Amino acid sequence: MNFKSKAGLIAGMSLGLVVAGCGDAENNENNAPENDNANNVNNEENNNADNGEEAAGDYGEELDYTITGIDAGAGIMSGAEQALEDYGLEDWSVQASSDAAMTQALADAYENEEPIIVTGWTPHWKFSDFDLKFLEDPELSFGEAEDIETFVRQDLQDDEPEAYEVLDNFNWEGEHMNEVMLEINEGADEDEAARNWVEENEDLVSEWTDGVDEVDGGEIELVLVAWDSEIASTNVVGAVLEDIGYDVTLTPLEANQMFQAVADGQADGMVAAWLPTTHDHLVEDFGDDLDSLGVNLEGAQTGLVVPEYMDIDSIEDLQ
Ligand code: PBE
Repeated sequence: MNFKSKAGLIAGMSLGLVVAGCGDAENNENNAPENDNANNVNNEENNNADNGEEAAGDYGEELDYTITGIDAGAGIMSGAEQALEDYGLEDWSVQASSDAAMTQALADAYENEEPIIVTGWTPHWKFSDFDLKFLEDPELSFGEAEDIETFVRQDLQDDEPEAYEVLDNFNWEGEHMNEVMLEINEGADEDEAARNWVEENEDLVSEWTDGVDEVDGGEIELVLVAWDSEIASTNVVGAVLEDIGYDVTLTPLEANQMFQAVADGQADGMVAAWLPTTHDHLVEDFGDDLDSLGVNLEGAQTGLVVPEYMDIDSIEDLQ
């Protein structure tokens, strides 16, 4: 498979985040003795206020009030900015980087049990390698559960009906995507991990190619953003299209360019649209010129993610 390198691809920036050692954030449990109701309520309020302030205060200073983000064009970055607004976190900011730099910063912090807050999502291999939790988001700044959807250019069905059929049939589970991501993270080549997965999952893959004729050398260009989840899915679909005879090119772009390329008909399709919230603005901009092929993966999620050992549970705790 060809993997074009475009100028639009975001290079991993080094974060240079210096994180001080973990402070002794206070235990959040309420040890108030059971008195009458009124006292209990007061105790709880006091305890929560004290603990919340101290824990968040410590983390804020230790983290220089910085959330480790990914590429500036990712929907999750707008979600994080929205969260800062919704929760009144004026002191905090979201630092742009890349998926690779974010996971490196996470790995470094995790190794030293230091605090870190990242823009995170699942499916993503980081939840397999580290004990992590989403911070609760009662204001729904990141929306609710997401699905991942497939979009193709409007003439694809007429021009390349076999590719269209496979893209239309493509549907898998978070667990499958995770298997591919894990293999890549353990060092396998992206294309090789995708091929291995396709070979090991013949039953599922044969549902995507059921009744689809082989072709003799058409060309298909799929676009993606270099998020680990999308690297996994796009390589798998690319491998399946190659198996039925296509010459496949995968082109990494920034998020809005990815949508634009398919809307303009410059690229054939993408399997990387997170909806209804994360890429909503991009579907608004480009949706009229796209052919929507529906959900390919259900039950994805985005939000702020921290290691389990951190003493906060909700974005509200950062106030
Ligand atoms: N993500 C992964 C993307 C969608 C896929 C959550 C980083 C985004 O935020 O745009």
